[in-house]
Amino acid sequence: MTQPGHVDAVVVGAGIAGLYALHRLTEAGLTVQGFEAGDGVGGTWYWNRYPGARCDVESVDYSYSFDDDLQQQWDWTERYAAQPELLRYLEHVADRFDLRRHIAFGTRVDAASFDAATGRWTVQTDAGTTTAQFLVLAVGCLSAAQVPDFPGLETFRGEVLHTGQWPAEGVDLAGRRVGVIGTGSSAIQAIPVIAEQAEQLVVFQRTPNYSVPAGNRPLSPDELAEVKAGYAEHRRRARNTFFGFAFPLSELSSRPALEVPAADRDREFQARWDRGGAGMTRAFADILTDRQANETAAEFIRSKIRATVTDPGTAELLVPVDHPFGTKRPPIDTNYYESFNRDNVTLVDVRSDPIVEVVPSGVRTGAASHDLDVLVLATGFDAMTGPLLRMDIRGVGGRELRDKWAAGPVTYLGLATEGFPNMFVVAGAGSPSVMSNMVVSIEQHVDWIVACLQHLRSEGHTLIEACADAEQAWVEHVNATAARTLYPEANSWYLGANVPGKPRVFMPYVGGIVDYRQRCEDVAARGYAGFRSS
Ligand code: N01
Repeated sequence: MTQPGHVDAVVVGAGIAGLYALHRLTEAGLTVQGFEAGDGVGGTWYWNRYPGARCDVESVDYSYSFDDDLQQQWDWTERYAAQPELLRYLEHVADRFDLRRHIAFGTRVDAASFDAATGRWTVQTDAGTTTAQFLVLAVGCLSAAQVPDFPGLETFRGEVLHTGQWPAEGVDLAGRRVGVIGTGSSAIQAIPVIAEQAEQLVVFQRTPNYSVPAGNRPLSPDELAEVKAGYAEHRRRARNTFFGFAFPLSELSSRPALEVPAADRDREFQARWDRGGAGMTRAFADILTDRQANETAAEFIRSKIRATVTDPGTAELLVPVDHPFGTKRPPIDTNYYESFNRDNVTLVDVRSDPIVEVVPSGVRTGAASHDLDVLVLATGFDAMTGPLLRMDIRGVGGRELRDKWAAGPVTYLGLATEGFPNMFVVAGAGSPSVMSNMVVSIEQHVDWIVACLQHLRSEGHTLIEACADAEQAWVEHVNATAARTLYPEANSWYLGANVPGKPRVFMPYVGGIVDYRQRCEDVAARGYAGFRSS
């Protein structure tokens, strides 16, 4: 595709957010150019092809709601869709709404700068330059792979693979000795599948994690038909929950955990454990805000780990103790703890026995050398700000976003940042994004952005920019909301704690999607209060 000289809007990224932004902006009559570093659509679901990759939000919820024909005609096959099915879905959406013709694939945006004289953004890619009135950044929250600086990594004779950059053609692990570094969501999904394929698997764990069974299963035609028959109501209900998808409710969900007798509490945890999925954090009203309440859930999960893992020493190493349950994104799994009962799986605790270096034959810790053919880095991402700051973005007067955000992201509603007019971020820092069903948040953000641009044009204006005082107030509100929860107690990627040198700032907004949507709607209803336009 030839890169156009000028368009109304540039959209960076062709994942769930970018595709929807392209659809809505073109529908609104704007000329739009999309840029995508990958050779196809899909974003997260294009890049994360590691064994076992699957969404942790149920497929009937983790899907677009904007088009009824789409949701009626697409048939999900499993409770949680696996990566290939999600990719097929997003490819179908791109074709169905004829979006590919707007996207330059295999084209990475390196830089974008705003020219106050023309009121235009100049977007520079590895293939050329395009100018645009609006810049919509739909680059994802977990798209910048974080590769730790292990000494000697480049000397490894075997293959090094990051889960978030898995080769599209797949990797044959049969008969090979595989090491996995990390025990986050990616590792917890990959380990049981790799354990079945590989000859030997060594798991290098720094922090034990709390994982709950996913309860994945095929979706029966009857179940699917029932959801479809009431889809509008299903979506409405989801949009009116805290996270954007409905956990099972019980009369206990609104009560503090410690007010409930211990036997009833455990019965409730057991019911959620049996149902599977992410509902444990919502079993009682205060699991994520009160340390003692949290401890009841944490202790329930610890007892499950001890009951599942047959070797008591391994079980103790897998038991999380250093952070409250749910304060790191809680993984859900299929046979994760069971994998450690296999003869071909070994757990290495790198907290007590740290990785010293990678050598040509494998990984050396203080106490042992582990010979490997493949080293899988399930080491996560430079989350939320990483994908933006890896580009050179400059606003009014050449001000660098990297400088403005040197102490952490500063946004108004997570959507915009002062000094960078006509630039919008979809599902970025300061919005619920990763603290919600991403698809629900993405649709809400894109709809808001498109309505904002239409309002701007109807007023005869060309520029819109967040005001410094509104932005400051929003940042304070985001921080104060996080401080009322247990989230800041964990060294999580939410806080940037996984990237050496990254400022420790809690990035997502944890006020819930209903509160957040209401605030966005209020801002719009008050003539985009907190923004100035001209
Ligand atoms: O990454 P992570 P992820 N030495 O950052 C360890 C989403 N997601 O790719 O905890 C040794 O969670 C690190 O250890 P520690 C989901 O939102 C969703 O797994 O920092 N270990 C940790 O164990 C998720 O939260 C789905 O001590 C090192 C691991 O690597 C997010 O993506 C599936 C290390 C990184 O875990 C990120 O998940 C997958 C080092 N130097 C992902 N550096 C679903 O929808 C890091 N680690 C199901």
